[in-house]
Amino acid sequence: MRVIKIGGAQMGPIQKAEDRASVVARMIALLDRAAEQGCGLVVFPELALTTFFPRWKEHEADIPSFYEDAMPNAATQPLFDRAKAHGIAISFGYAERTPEGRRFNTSILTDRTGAIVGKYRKVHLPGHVEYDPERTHQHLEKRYFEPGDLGFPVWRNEGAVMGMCICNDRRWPETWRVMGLQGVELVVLGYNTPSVNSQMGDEGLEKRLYHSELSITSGAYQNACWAVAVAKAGDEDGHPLMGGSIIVDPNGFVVARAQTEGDELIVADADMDACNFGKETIFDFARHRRIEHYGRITAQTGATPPQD
Ligand code: CDT
Repeated sequence: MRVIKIGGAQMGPIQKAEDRASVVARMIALLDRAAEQGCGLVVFPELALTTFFPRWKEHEADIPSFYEDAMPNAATQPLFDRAKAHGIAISFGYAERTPEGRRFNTSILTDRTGAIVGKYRKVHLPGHVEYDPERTHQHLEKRYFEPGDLGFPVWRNEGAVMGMCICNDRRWPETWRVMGLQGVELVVLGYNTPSVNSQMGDEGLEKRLYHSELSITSGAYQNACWAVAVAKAGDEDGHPLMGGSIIVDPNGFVVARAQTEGDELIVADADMDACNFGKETIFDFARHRRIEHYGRITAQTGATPPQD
């Protein structure tokens, strides 16, 4: 058995006006709760340090102040220190600005000493570049970030093979399979998902929770890995985000689920050896994959139906 007690640290809303010190204090409180329960790894949401600012136009919010120029930095160092003191590995998302001024939607993974062992930059950026008056709310991720340039790496950490993705990435089977092909045993991810589709009002909370869970449970099952998916939830300055954080086992079953849209810790004992059966049988990729038929996956983006 290779058991990691995993904490999914769902966060309630972060208003535009809430500063980093306040957010980091909330994260530390969740970390302390996780320590009391014996967690070895705690996963926080996408863009965990700020409001989900891609909903705002530049003049509606102080967009540049939402980026981090280094990680850790003065504001987040207390979180790293507390994680190290507890001996807990952590993962969280933030808006990264590089020394060259490039901007990415990023997440990091540490070991239990607080050392960063992995960095991931979101590949599948949803939304749009320009303000769209047809939508009920904006989703300007394609304006504020460029697509990640690090691929989908995995890392040996705390006795397991771990990978990361971020929010919209969870909806894409390619995300999971690229990590699956590297033997991933645990995928950690955070999300900020509006509770209603901005272009189809009848796609509300129930359907959105279903699609999220469908994506995560199928990704975990089809790659025989654990998954921890953690929301930033609740009402951010009048904009509702769904909760529904879950921990999923390698058979695709939900083993822990958040009940609220606030700061809430979900916990599960995850035995990494539970991945072995699926990886050695129905999803033994070496025996069963037929790559001679998969060329389109990397050769084209859009669908090309046959002509009439
Ligand atoms: N943050 C993020 O990626 N949210 C998307 C919303 C998609 S609607 C533009 C998601 O996949 O949940």
